[in-house]
Amino acid sequence: MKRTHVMTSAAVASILLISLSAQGGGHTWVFNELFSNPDGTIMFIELREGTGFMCQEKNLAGFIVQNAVPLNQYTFPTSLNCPVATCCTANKFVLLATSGFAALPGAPTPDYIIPDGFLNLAGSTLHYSIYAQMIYGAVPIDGVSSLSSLGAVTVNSPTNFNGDTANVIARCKVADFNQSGSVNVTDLLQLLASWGPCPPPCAADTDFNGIINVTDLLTLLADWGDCPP
Ligand SMILES: [Ca+2]
Ligand SMILES: [Ca+2]
Ligand SMILES: [Ca+2]
Repeated sequence: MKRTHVMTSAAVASILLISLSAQGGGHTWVFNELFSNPDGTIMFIELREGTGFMCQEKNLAGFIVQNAVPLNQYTFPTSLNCPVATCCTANKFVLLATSGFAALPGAPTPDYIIPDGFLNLAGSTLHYSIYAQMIYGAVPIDGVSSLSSLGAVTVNSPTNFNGDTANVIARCKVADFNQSGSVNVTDLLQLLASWGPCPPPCAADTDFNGIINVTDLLTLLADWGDCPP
């Protein structure tokens, strides 16, 4: 009898999930990755479909991403374009980013544009309506590192709903490793100190190949001098 009861419950749960999946919603997204430059003009929040099997979680319109302190709130104006016949949201990403991020060469096109300074670089709490939250600490601001949902510092990998992804460098010049507004001897010393294998995230690795070598040095020399005002 007990076994039958368990199977029945499982069957009911399956039917419910299939029903929910077919019907579609927008509540299974979780926070995945946060990124910013020092002044918050280049920033992104990456969401991930959290169950791995919900195919029609496209109805984001009206859902809210909220940062607690400062209180910043973004309401999704539209839902994702994900037709039942050709599209599945499971395990996909949604990219919210500033217009400065969108303007970066090679950056994936954000699905939604959020205001500058949306995140608190010192840390705060994010909420996705009532369905997900992420308590985060200091956001790395070296222009290449991002913060994962588990609090790990990693190489940024913004991915939009279409699956377009890239590693971006958010600096006035690629080789301004310390974000000082100038590429000078300080950056050169940082590069030399990291010479050789440099596992990610590695601020001086200008081409993300895991090693600091002459290619990165040539990039630095080409970048030498002050950033444009
Ligand atoms: Ca990512
Ligand atoms: Ca510098
Ligand atoms: Ca390199």
